[in-house]
Amino acid sequence: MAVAKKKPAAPAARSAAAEKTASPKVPEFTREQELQAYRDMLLIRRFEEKAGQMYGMGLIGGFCHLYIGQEAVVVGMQMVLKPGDAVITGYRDHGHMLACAMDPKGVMAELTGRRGGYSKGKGGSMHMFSIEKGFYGGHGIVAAQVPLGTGLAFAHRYRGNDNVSLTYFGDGAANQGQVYESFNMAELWKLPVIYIVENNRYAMGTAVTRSSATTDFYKRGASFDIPGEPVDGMDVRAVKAAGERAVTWAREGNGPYILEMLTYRYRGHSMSDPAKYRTREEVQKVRSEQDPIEQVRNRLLQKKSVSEDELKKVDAQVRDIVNEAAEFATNDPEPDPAELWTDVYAEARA
Ligand SMILES: Cc1ncc(C[n+]2csc(CCOP(=O)(O)OP(=O)(O)O)c2C)c(N)n1
Ligand SMILES: [Mg+2]
Repeated sequence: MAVAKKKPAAPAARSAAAEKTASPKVPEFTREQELQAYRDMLLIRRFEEKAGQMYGMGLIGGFCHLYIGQEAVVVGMQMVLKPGDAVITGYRDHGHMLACAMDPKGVMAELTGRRGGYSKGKGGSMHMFSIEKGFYGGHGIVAAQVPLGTGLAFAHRYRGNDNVSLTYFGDGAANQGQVYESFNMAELWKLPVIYIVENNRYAMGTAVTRSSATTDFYKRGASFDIPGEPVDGMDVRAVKAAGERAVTWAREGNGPYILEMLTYRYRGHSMSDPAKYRTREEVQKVRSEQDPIEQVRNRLLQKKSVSEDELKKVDAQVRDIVNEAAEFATNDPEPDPAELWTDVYAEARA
């Protein structure tokens, strides 16, 4: 299956400049694209805020990792996908599910452990899937999704379609050995996988500079000849533009591609993180200067392509969807005790 043909030159990355700062020159969005991005990012933001509240009220138990701050990454990437493409990620996964158009009610009900949840209330925050929507989890073991996402790309190649696999992982996960075994096979077999490193600067309480010998994650495929580029992951337009380059590369049979998304999480690693490893000022600076949702909102208002009132309507619609999800997730019954033994290995053997 190894491909011997000469590899074409990688597309010229807009920001392949040595500096990992983003160039302000990104392709503009149309009014409709801006509105779609605004709505989709806001849905994730409000959903996560609600999940945080419900966790505080004791309605959600176990682990819960919020995606607040990183919304532009999944929303921009989702804009370049087509039916049949696959998405897989780690445990910071609610945003990916909503971007894949999974039902917010089913996601929230899984968080509260109710029978209407995507895993019938038995999986929780880190274990939800929807093959129908192309979402393959939801994985609690750091970097475990990387070989799985590579396998999803193998399946596309094997079936002879031109679908791709978006395989998301964090800066901390990028130091795992299985990532490099995956890189090797993906390049050897020219698998259509986009490796998306969500570099939010921390792995739990450890800053990238303390855990990683090299912090230019987009270069991590160099020894396998996999092209990569850094992307301003706070600007949804930059994400979409880079996503298009990467996805086209993979769809055309050229193999894997790495996108390093420079992003930031506003909340702690999980709900139990006191966040002593960074200052409030650091968080506040990113929020006030780079917030992905505010960027879109400001552009829309400055260009006068929408009014404050129109945006308020979108805000209200999003709030309604989230409130409805929360209500469902609060009132839906817990799984029947008989379900304890279903969907487990013992039953599969029977
Ligand atoms: C194999 C393994 N080792 C350690 C952990 C504990 N752990 C959970 S999240 C995490 C940090 C990962 O950080 P990163 O990849 O940067 O993702 P982020 O949380 O920033 O999204 C660690 C060490 C784990 N779940 N699995
Ligand atoms: Mg991280």
